[in-house]
Amino acid sequence: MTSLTAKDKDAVRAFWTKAATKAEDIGKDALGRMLIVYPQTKTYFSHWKDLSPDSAPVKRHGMVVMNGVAEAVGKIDDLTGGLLNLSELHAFTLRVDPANFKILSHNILVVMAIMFPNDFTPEVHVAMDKFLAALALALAEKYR
Ligand code: HNI
Repeated sequence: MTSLTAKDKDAVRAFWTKAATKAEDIGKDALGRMLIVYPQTKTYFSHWKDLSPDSAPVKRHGMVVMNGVAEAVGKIDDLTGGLLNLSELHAFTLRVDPANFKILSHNILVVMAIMFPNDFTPEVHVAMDKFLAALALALAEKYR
């Protein structure tokens, strides 16, 4: 995966100012999709009673995840260092298979494309894809 160029980072920051206004909707839709399209991910949330996209826990956790993405945008120049604690949590406490990071990232991209058809240009698409791939890599850091 080629690293993020300055142009990619500018595109991510610019798009994020728009996407952040709908972070809660993006988070719940992306998480809801992940749980339906990739049902094996439900195992991590078995403590939730209702896993449908509009359920309270999915809504709440969707916002939690997008706050994590917002934090990563702020730390785009050092994702590995910046997300160390989050990687530890997912690796050691939650024991999330890192393959799932790409799965959630994919669903975040799908929802962003649906919600921002005009802003989600091919240039923004490639920058967001590379950013979310770098985020997934940073979250998988503690698995090594
Ligand atoms: Ni994830 C908790 C961010 C991918 C399963 N996750 C969090 C928290 C943040 C977060 C932030 C809250 C931490 C805290 O309590 O301090 N998660 C992210 C981000 C991504 C991600 C930014 C990738 C883009 N998490 C995933 C994936 C799974 C996942 C792919 C499983 C398929 N995360 C969890 C679970 C929790 C969690 C489970 C704890 C939830 C709870 O209810 O306790």
